[in-house]
Amino acid sequence: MRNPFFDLPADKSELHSNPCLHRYEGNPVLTKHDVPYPASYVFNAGVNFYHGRFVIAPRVDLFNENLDRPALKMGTGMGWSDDGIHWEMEPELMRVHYKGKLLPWVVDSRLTVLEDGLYLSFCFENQHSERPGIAKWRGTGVDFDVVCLGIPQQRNMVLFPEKVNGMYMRLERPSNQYGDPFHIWYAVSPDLEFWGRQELFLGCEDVPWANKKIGAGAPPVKTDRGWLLIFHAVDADPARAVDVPARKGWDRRYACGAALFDKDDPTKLIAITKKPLIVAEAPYETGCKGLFVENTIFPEGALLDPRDPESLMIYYGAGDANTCLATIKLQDLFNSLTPAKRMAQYAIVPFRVEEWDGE
Ligand code: BMA
Repeated sequence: MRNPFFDLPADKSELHSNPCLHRYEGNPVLTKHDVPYPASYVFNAGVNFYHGRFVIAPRVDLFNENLDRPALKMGTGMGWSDDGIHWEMEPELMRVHYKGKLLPWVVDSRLTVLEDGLYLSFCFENQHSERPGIAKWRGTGVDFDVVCLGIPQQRNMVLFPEKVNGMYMRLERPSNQYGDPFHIWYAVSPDLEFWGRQELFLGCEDVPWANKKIGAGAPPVKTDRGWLLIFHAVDADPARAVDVPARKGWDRRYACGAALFDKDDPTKLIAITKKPLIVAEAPYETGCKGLFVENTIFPEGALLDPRDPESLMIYYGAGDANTCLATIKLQDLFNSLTPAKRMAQYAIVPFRVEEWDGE
């Protein structure tokens, strides 16, 4: 019997974006030309609505002219907007303070509004590899203070916008020494500092078009039907390999999907999009020209439009180069969900599948 949790098959089919999805006509909404500091790419932005304005936290990568690796610098910018489209960027990159020092290379940031505070969840590079964390805004400028850090080999940390059953909740995405696939996990905390009760949240095997990894995209959105998670899911197929500035032989496809979790118990998956919501298709999302990678949609912001709460705004990085916006009516999104149960109830299935009883 094939172990259903390993060697997930590549999806050979051509994927398309959800027909009900509407890309903003003026995409991209933020590029390297819109920031007041040197940048090669401005993408993967956390976005939220805080104290009556939209706030954005894009990843900012700077390379030399030939785009040779490693990057000269990476960090996170910060800006504000009245319409979610035109941004007034702060003059400097964010500063994330930790024990009297600044965290280096803070990237892939998400923004959560929690108990009237603005929180950043992020990943930073350090001498012991990639490490995630959560920090709170000081309320002015670009300064954030670390609230907690996770151990290395994790990214895509995302904080829920409210306590659930008396506990704070976060999502995390560890990678592991046995190789992919990588999955989304959760942890809970009484105080945002001490985290525990970690368990599986969503497995890569639960996403029909993913065979490499999945990761939380935006902080989950509370709706009447449950907690809505916008996530990214990655499949690889050597037949798709192309040479892009980021890498020779890039054969991955990052697409955006959605899953719904029980309103009272968000550890319980109740529905998922069996097909992606957003796939790289628009000219500014695909083709190597001006992009760092191909076929890459990386959502980090999702919020109900404060002017039209029936509409979900999704902010995503396109090709690791620019920041884009798409919207979808909540009802259309709900109609695209299929009832689902997580394949592994707990992450305790043995490697040797003959010992698994299927539950
Ligand atoms: C992931 C992260 C993202 C990036 C994606 C595609 O591992 O590094 O920031 O958008 O790869 O390159």
